[in-house]
Amino acid sequence: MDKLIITAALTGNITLPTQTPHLPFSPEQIAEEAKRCADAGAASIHVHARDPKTGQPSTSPALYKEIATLIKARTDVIFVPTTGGTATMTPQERLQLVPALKPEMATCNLGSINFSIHPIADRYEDYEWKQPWEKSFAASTKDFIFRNTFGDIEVFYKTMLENGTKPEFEAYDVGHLYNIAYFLRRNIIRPPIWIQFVTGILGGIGADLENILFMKQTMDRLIGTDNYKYSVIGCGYPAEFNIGTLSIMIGGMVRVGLEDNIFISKGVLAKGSYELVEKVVRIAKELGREIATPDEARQILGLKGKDKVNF
Ligand code: KMH
Ligand code: ZN
Repeated sequence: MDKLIITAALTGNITLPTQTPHLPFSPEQIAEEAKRCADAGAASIHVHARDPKTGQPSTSPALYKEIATLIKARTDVIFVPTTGGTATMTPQERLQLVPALKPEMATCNLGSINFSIHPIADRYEDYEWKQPWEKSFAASTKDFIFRNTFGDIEVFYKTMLENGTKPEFEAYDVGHLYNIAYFLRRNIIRPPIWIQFVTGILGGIGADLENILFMKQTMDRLIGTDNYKYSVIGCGYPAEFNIGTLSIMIGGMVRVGLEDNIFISKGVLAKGSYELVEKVVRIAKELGREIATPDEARQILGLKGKDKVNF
């Protein structure tokens, strides 16, 4: 088995400040949290920028550059920006970070889905919301389609290839695996593939252990065991740790972080993504799986190296 690559997803764009006071907003806070996660054992950091004052998901390329630069100054962890963007961004806007930063890796979403957190809008009384934008933002996702057409995916992939950026493919359902198989058949996308099985998003496949096995078996059948490596995301608690533990046992990698889950144990908020990373490290050690350093992860994934980025 490869050593375990742990990704920490620090902010995302669906976790709300009202849900947890531990969500980092400013570039400084995000970089500090990245360092804590790297020290805890994360090899890569998945980043969404936030408005430093309000915590609202931000579209500003300048903020991403600032975050990337601050992280690079503090740790050699792999910086992986989102190209998922925010609900109001066009695919072209989401992609602009890739030529601007030329990161070693960036996310590449494999299909369009309903992507919703609207039930959270009813979870709090009006006086409980910490920021004025949160309730309407959560409610608006009831009608949000996370757009990733075949045309979009092709442009995202080609742009990443041109910039030496490895796509971190994200599959939210089994059908998305057939999309990647289509691109491989047409020689539009070439192996080796690095993919995350994202489970537990409302609109995507559920965070059940069986689904991880099903997605892995589907990839083995469609793509071939030697042509890809995978990581898993289980959104929510305890899914994050159950799904992660399964992946540790069967040779996959793991992503944790406040983007996906805010609890360290039942009803107890994690003080930061670093606590979630620490817990995965403890589980991995108990199960005899070694943890990959950032440079070992670079080798496993075939990345161009931290000296070839534009920040
Ligand atoms: N922007 C969200 C709808 C990614 O980071 O690439 C999906 C997302 C995926 O967060
Ligand atoms: Zn994300």
